[in-house]
This record gives sequence, C-alpha cells and structure tokens, in this order.
Amino acid sequence: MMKITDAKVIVTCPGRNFVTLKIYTDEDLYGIGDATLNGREKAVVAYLEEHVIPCLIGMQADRIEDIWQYLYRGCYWRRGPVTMTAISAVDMALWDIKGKAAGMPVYQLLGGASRDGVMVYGHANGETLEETVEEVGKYIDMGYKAIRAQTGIPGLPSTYGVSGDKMFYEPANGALPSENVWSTEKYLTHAPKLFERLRETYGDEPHLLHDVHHRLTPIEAARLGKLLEPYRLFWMEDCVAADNQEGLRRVREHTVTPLAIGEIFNSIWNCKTLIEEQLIDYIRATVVHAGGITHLRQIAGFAALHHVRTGCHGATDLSPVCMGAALNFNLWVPNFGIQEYMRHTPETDAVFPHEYSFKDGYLHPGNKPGLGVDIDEKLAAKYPYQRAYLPINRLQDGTMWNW
Ligand code: CS2
Ligand code: MG
Repeated sequence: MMKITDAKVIVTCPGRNFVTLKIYTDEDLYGIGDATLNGREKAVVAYLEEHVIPCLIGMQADRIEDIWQYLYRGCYWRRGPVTMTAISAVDMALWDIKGKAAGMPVYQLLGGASRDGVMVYGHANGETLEETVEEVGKYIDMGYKAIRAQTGIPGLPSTYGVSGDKMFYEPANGALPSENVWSTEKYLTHAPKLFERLRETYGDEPHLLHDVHHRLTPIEAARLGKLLEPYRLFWMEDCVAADNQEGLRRVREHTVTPLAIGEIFNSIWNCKTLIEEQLIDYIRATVVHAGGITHLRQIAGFAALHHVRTGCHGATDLSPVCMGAALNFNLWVPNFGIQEYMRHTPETDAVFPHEYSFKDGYLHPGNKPGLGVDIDEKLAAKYPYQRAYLPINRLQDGTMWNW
C-alpha cells in the first residue's frame, strides 16, 4: 500500500502570503494542499511542522478518512481555524494523491460532474456609487453572470471591500493592523442606493451580491435586508457575526433577502443551527478552512437536507490550490449555489500553475488527475514570507468593532 514518506510546508509571498503543504509517498506521487490562514499563516505552519507531519510519516496515503479522524479526534483540543486549516491541507493533499493514483480529476472520485461548469462571482468595488456602478459593468463585460458590489461610504475614510486595486483586492497589509472606522448609520443610509442604481443601470439579469462583513446587529441586518428586497440580491453575506447562530432568527423573521454566512467557519458545528433551522440560504464554508473536501462534503450533505446551497469563499487569500480543490468539489456537489472567484495576480498564478479556466462566467477545474494545481517551488522561493495583518475596525467613538 502507498505510504507517506515525507511532507513539508512551503511559505511563499508573491504579493501576499500563501502556505502550502506537500506530501510525498513511496510510489513517486506527491500531493499538495492549501494551508493559508490570512494574517495567522505562521500558526498553521507551526501546527503542521510540529504536531501533524511527524504523525503522517509511514501512514497509508489512501486512508483519507482515517487520517482525517486521526487528526481531528486525536488532537483532543478540537476545531478552531488553525487546527482545521491544517487538517484541510492534509486532506486536500491526500485527495490530490488519490486522484493522481487513479488517473482521474478529484471530481470524478466524488461522483462525477453534476454540471458542465461552476458559476462564479467577481468583486466590483468603487469609492463612489458612480465608480462602483462602472466597475460592475466591467465584470459584466468580462462575462460574469454574478457580481459582488461594495462601495465607499460618504463620511468614512475607508471601509471593507473598497480598494485602489480593482481586480486583486487583498486586505492583509502592513507590519501591524491598519485601522478602519465604521458607522452603521451612514452605511445603512448609503448601501441601498448602490443597488437601486445597479438595477436601474443593468436591469434584472445580473446576479448582485453584497458582503456586510459581520458588522450589523440582527435587527439592523433585518432592516437592511428589507431595504434591499426591491433589488432582489442573490445574497446578503455575513450580515451579522454568526457566533450567535440563533441571532439569524431575528433577521429571517423580517426579510426574504437571501442570506449567506460561513467563510470563517471551520466545522459543521459552527453552522448546525443555521442550516437545520434554514436560517441561511448559502453556506460559505471552504475547503481550506473547514476541514478539507472530506468535511466540506459532510457540511454540504447536511445543508442539502435543509434547502441550503453551497457558496464557497474564494478570495485572493485562498490559494489557487484551494481554488482547484473547490472547483472539483463544486463540479460534483449536488446542492451547488455559487463559487467566489477573486482572481489571483499573475505572480501568484505563476507560482501555482493550474488547469482551471474561466469562460463566460463559469470556471472548470480541468481534467488533470488530482486537484489540477501544482506549485513551482523554485519560483515560490523567490518570494519570502512577509508578516501581514488584516485590518481592525472601530466605531467612530473608538469602540472596537468587527472588521
Ligand atoms: C471577504 C474576504 O471574500 C469575501 O467574502 O469576506 O475578502 C475576506 O475579508 C478575506 O478573505 C479575509 O482574509
Ligand atoms: Mg465575505
């Protein structure tokens, strides 16, 4: 049986940090997994190097489920973003190996394609309503069927999702966290105007999405959801910080705007109530942070029982390795909703050569055995790690708030 002979962690920073686990076997096959946790990368590196890799050596590489259970139950201190990102990376790498050994792309091992392509959404943003409306038009011209729109808020110097770089928005920066200032009142007054303008300009066809990014209370989110109803959003994302899953009951009572949550979730326990009470319409959990393909498959299966569809996170801080794994998962998963696709920079794409390709608003993982992504280690070595933090957010009176 194929044995794991070695494993190593590769940290590279082509414009932003990425962490990749590479697992070697005694049958001249290797697999790779994304282990990137934006702003906390080194915690996952240490977890893998000190606590996971020594246990992997000598294990049978084909025993994906058993190794998942070993790393989950065997850790004692269960769950959390660092632990689950490390487990996710091992899981992705083992699925990559299994696909290569079988001579098939991973989606075939999961059950084959359930669709011809994976519908994706891009990120349009602008300082002003006018600029944001124009940016959405550029994404429509690129062929996107679904576009997330985020705009600056008059009276606030900066806000989430709005950046000078229109294509590769990536918030981690600086040797210490930068500070944003937030006003819910200003935001609630301004955000609906953007979607009114977008529907006036582009009509009913484009799927429009918006990310509230954890910043409202349930009743404020209910108010925003009602204000946005005339514009028929595809989803309103992270409308509240979902530590309190029951809080979404208050939002659900007041609005039919579809709700998406979960990019920061790392296990089914973060979303069990949200799903079984149908408090959300899309679960945003991803391959890299929610236990890999093995656990995301369980979350999706549970979601399918409750009319909840997948909407995997796919920002620039999730590497092309995660995108390759996610696309294999999305091509198969029966209750697919949408996949986020913020493009990576050419430097990043060069470090991570991949099969997936974009056409008319859809991505396809390609048919190369495994995940369809690799890492150019020589090139990766040219970009040394640079510590970077996600921003923090305060209210105008200085109170710490959710970024
Ligand atoms: C965002 C992300 O893509 C999204 O929906 O929430 O940009 C998120 O802020 C980053 O991935 C955090 O690292
Ligand atoms: Mg988000």
